Amino acid sequence: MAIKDYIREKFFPHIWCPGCGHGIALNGLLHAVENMGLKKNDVVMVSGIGCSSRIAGYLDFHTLHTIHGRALAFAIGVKMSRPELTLLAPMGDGDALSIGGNHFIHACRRNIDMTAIVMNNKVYGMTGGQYSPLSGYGTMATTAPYSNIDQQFDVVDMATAAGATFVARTTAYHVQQMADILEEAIRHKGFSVVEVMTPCPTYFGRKNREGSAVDMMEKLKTMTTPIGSKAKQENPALIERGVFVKKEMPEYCAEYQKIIERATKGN
Ligand SMILES: Cc1ncc(C[n+]2csc(CCOP(=O)(O)OP(=O)(O)O)c2C)c(N)n1
Ligand code: SF4
Ligand SMILES: [Mg+2]
Repeated sequence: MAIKDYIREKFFPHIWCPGCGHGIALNGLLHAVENMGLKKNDVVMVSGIGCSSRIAGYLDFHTLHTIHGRALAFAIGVKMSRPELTLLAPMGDGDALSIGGNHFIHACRRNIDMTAIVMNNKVYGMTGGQYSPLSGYGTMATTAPYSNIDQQFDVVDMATAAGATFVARTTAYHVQQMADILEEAIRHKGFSVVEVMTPCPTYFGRKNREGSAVDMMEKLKTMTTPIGSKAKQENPALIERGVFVKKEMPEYCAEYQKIIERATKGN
């Protein structure tokens, strides 16, 4: 199946601002799905609300555009009833870790087979640039005009601590790595989390004087480094990207099936 066959062309051009990284995440996801040869009918994409969540509208899978923060709750419901389907849950940083934080950590510990993609632009893009739990201390936002005093979550640390069996980070600059990591995450049997660092030039960029969309892209290149690189030892401020966790654990739907069998046999 060609990439264009996975797209709902009637909804294009998309609504994202020029320079937004969300479309690049969409592109990476499409390449991963195409490379795996997945059939449209076998994929369910569940998103919440946010600029990032618009991704579900553009793809011709079974899609649910649900409630802010609740993508994982809906996705888990679908997966529990149809475990044979491939579940993808793209979320914004606010969506996944602010209002949806509780769903996120509990999904990590249950190890249900699906892929959570956290499109981290460090801001609430859709609603006008409020700070998110990933904005970071000292950043500027519509709701922090004198600078943000909240410390940030690290998505990778958070997902790892909560028990996710696949945890990775990539950026909108590293398009090939993004497609490869997303494919590996989707193939992983268990709960996989991929943080995609993505620029929001309209709000985060403008408020924080990060320059043009191209400057923000350049920053994703210069502020990150592959896991375990020499550059990280020399400059600890660099953010590592790559696959941090990949381990096997009993998968939730498979375990639930065993419970059903035990209950129906009465032992
Ligand atoms: C229950 C609920 N609370 C708040 C909102 C308003 N709202 C919509 S999107 C959003 C934040 C979007 O930020 P993020 O999830 O980071 O996605 P982005 O737009 O940055 O991609 C908020 C607060 C809502 N739609 N529903
Ligand atoms: S507001 Fe930000 S996140 Fe939303 S479409 Fe524009 S650049 Fe992208
Ligand atoms: Mg955001």
